[in-house]
Amino acid sequence: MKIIIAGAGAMGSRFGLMLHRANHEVVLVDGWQEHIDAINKNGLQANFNGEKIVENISAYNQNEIAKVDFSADLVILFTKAMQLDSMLQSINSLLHEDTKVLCLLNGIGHEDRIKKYVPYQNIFLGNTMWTSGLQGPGKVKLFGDGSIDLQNLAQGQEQAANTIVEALNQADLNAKYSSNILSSIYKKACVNGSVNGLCTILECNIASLGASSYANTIISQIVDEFIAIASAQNIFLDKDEVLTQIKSSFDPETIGLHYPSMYQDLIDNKRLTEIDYINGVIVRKGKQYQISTPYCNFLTELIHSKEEILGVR
Ligand code: NAD
Ligand code: AOT
Repeated sequence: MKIIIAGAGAMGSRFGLMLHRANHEVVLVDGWQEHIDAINKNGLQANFNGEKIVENISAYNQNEIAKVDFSADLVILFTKAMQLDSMLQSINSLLHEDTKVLCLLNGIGHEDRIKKYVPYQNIFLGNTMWTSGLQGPGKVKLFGDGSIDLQNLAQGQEQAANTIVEALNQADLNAKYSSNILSSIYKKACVNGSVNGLCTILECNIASLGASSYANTIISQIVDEFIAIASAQNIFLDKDEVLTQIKSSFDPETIGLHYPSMYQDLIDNKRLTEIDYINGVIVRKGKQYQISTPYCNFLTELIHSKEEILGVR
């Protein structure tokens, strides 16, 4: 399959690398010139489960899209949430009438923005339990396992969704068709809404967060708020199932030692976070549905404060 990775940071690099190793034709499109130059010069360098590997994949700046001569079957969106509009504008000329677009960003409601740029029948939504970390321009550290859930947004596109699942599974990405992707996205958002902001404020990894009884009490309250907002939209989540999924991420043998992407953004790289697209969405929807969301509100404001104190907001 011919695949464009739109947003080739930590996660885009992981997916680009694994898909390229499985003999898909892959092109990386990104906005960070130093990273693009490093990939084109030295290849994408990875510590892949402890083994040092190099994958030679072409990378382009999203501002020089005219140079990209590639008719893609699939675009995988992997920007940070606040970069999504600008990426969709940049790649617009690369989309032909059959190009499928799969969104794997964390957070809620991205489809509302994607619909402005991509025909409805070509939009596919998903989420992933894979993780990744950039170690510098052109360098990525990949460890652990993961999975992907995805579904077509438009009815009648189930077969196309299954074709995407097959292509991802040729690269051992452990994808499966979901018959209720909105519920799955909310479930993953509960994980991010609990661990990303708290690990960033408390400056710890997921395992340390999980070891704190106080943090577990806060997580339970946050999850209640996500579940209430989801229910208001007829998306139903089982709290025990959600908490089990969150707790499984505490295990140091799986991803407990991971510092969430929000931590990597704010603490390691002094960049803005995705808090407005995770807990912040719950606050905005709470106002719309008149549901109180004090924990998500406080956590969003704490992260905004920390962004300000660290000089990135
Ligand atoms: P990322 O920040 O690594 O990359 C996103 C964009 O930011 C890319 O264009 C990248 O080149 C650019 N960028 C990264 N570091 C930069 C720097 N130091 N200076 C300038 N530009 C830089 O994002 P990601 O972690 O790959 O996340 C993409 C999406 O996937 C997000 O929605 C995230 O929440 C989600 N996600 C991340 C992980 C993870 O483990 N990283 C896991 C699951 C989902
Ligand atoms: C994560 N981490 O999604 C992945 O870092 O943004 C992130 C992220 C899978 C399970 C738990 C946390």
